[in-house]
Amino acid sequence: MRNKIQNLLFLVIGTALSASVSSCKEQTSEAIDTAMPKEEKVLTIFDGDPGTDDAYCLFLASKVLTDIEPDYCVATFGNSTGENTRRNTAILNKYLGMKSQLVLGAEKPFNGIEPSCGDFHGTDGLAELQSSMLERYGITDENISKNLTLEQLKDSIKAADKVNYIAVGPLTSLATLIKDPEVEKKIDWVYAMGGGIDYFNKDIGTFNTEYNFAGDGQAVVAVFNSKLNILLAPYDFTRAKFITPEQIDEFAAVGTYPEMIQILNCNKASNARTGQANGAILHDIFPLLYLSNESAFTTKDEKLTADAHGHIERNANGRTVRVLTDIQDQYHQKLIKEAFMTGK
Ligand SMILES: [Ca+2]
Repeated sequence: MRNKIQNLLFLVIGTALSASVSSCKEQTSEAIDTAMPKEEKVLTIFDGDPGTDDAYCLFLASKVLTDIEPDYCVATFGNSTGENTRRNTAILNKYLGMKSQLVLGAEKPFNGIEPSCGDFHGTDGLAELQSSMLERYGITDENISKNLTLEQLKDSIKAADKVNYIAVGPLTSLATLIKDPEVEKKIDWVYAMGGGIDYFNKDIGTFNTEYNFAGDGQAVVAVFNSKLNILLAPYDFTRAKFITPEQIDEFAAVGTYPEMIQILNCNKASNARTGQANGAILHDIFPLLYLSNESAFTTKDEKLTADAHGHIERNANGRTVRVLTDIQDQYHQKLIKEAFMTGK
């Protein structure tokens, strides 16, 4: 497990240490202070568009992978409107007892044309749970609007030593943040879900990329052209790692977090309707799981390029992207079961 804030930076000031024993007391205490190890400040940022699979990212991060529970949750348009993804992020933070600060991310892609996946994640993006849960937690659009802006998040990023950025919706908010080179420098890795390398190179019609990357191709290009290290969970990998109906029944039998079961069933029904899988595909959890434990995965470094439609493909002149290719058998199913067990 990667420890979030435990990396130590040793600041040793040669001149302070060489201060002579006979010098005044003040100088001695200063020498001790400056030789003390300083904690490296590492921020974890979640940027998503809840979204049923985004909800599972936050469920796992808050219940079983608490060493990478996000410091900030950026709500970006995508699986639903910007307004809905902000509400859903606020709901999930309360429901899951998270300490994360909500950030008002991008409401539209750079070209201004908002994508829509219809009611795939429910008409509200949260399996029809939104209105009752807004009421349950007394969340209003007015309180939501008082959260941090992307501009304010930039200041927190600049004050950190390093940032791990989980991006599981359209990349517009991230592409906006890294327009500032000081911000770009602080983001170590971006852990993203999106695109498909083999699947979307097949002749399957005009829609030649996965939904997140289709949501803002211009932002995908900006991130691919940046200096950030990129870990990618593409659709090729995520689509095959679905939760079966029997596993959903097993989680439901634990008897906790009924809303998370409703979310899973909504995802399952939409996959059945669109012929994607007989089960729930939680695309977004994999970048988070990789950040938590790289050793559970196999990966392959690929040279990839991206175009303005969000289509990605292999190209010898492309940038290096670390691509997830497999995960230990039953790894994510076991963690999800553990998350349900925490409510016992
Ligand atoms: Ca998402």
